[in-house]
Amino acid sequence: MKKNTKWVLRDKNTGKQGFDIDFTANVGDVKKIRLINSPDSIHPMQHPFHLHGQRFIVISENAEMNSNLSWQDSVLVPEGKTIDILVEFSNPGEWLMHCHILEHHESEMTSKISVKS
Ligand SMILES: [Cu+2]
Repeated sequence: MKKNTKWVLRDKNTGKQGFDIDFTANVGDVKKIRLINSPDSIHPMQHPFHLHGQRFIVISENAEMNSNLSWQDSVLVPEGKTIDILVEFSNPGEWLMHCHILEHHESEMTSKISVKS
């Protein structure tokens, strides 16, 4: 339930969550982002990840290469799975990335990327 469950987007390297994560990129960068849907969650479920303002290619799921490459701005991250995406940063600004389930988005499964021109 909302009152006893908190959904978070956490940077594994720093331990920071939500808007405390300091994601930055420059226009022209191409960066790989690894999305890990923790199998240790108390309520494992899939999460539709959405990134505003940029486009990306899903390159692998659980280290298995994706053979059907296409530009997209969302990807479903199944429970316990790891998805690697390759993001092309082409739009400067502050852009949200979040789970597209509103309840999770409103919790802390949200962050932003600052893209500098
Ligand atoms: Cu979610």
